[in-house]
Amino acid sequence: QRVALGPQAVVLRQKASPLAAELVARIEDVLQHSPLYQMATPGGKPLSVRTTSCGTHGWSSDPTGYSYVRHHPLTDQAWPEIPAAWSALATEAAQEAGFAQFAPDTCLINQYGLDSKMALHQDRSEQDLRQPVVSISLGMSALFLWGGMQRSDKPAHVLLHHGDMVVWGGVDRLRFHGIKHLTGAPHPQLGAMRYNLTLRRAR
Ligand code: MD5
Ligand code: FE
Repeated sequence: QRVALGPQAVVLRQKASPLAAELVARIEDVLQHSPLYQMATPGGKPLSVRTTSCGTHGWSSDPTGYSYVRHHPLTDQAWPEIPAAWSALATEAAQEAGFAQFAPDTCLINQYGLDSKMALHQDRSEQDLRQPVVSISLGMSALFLWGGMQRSDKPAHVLLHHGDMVVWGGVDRLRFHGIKHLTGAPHPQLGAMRYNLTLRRAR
């Protein structure tokens, strides 16, 4: 089932469900090499999610701002490769949403607990903002905030469940968005936790 959020933004309900067990197994592999850590905003406030990356670039924050870097800030190692199953699924979802030949070079892994949230923000660290972004929700459901082009635009509330994917780009690429909180019952496999995989073209 497709739910349009905007002219070029769509929720693909349950698109990742048939592959969910495989996707979760690959999260565990990636985390072995690329441990989750708690980033702070450039202003020094710790984020309530724990984060890590894979791909040729990873998203990170330091006092000068947000940027893509080639090494994990704690281990100093190159990020592990994006699991093939994740890239292939992202390319297919992007295609379905009208974005041909999407080839992600970075995947951000966000881990949410019951106390995590993500304030309204725009994703604008990527070089080519014509490239779409693809996200995969796994684990507990979350209340997603879908805003406008201005921080002050009142956001719509959209529930994202285990297996849902979102693709957005084009005129919707710079919409403000966030996560208000997790909701519903703990997930049978993952417990009181949500993972969001966000696949992007950084460079
Ligand atoms: C998440 N992550 O669930 C959120 C939302 C991030 C981030 O926002 O930057 O790591 S998934 C992202 C999303 C879904 C639908 C639309 C937009 C973003 N958007 O318009 O940018 O961990
Ligand atoms: Fe974002």
